Amino acid sequence: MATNRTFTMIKPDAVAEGNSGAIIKIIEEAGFRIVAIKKTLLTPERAGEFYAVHAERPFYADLCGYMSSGPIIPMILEKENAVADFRALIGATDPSKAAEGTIRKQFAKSVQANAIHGSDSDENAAIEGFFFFAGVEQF
Ligand code: DGI
Repeated sequence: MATNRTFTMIKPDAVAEGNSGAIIKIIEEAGFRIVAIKKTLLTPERAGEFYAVHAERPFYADLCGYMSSGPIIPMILEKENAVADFRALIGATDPSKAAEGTIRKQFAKSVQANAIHGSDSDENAAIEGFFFFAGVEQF
């Protein structure tokens, strides 16, 4: 499997509770290299753009409000089989269904405040990476 990239962000609940360091340690110990990282704040409009695929879902307004409620830490990560391996590392969307040892099992508060994002395809990883980082930042 060739080395490739995924995109993640540590969400407002995990940043606010001081869990970002612990989460980054888990990510690095799992073999992911941090390609790009920053701390930033989404407006509700930018959060809505990021989650536009969910625009028709009943939780969309709440999701946009939550994702703009405090700072987030977006990152581009690199590893063999990055997208699938990272989805396994973070666990199911609903933390009550997430496997033991996953990041969401350890740190998520609810389906919405679920600590961390992970891209679901190589194509979305690239799109989401460029949503936050210029090409020259992706070295
Ligand atoms: O790829 P995931 O983040 O695991 O899940 P997703 O792409 O289906 O949904 C994106 C985010 O939207 C998810 O991390 C949390 C939120 N979400 C998904 N389903 C629900 C939800 N939020 C609420 N309140 N209720 C849901 O059913």
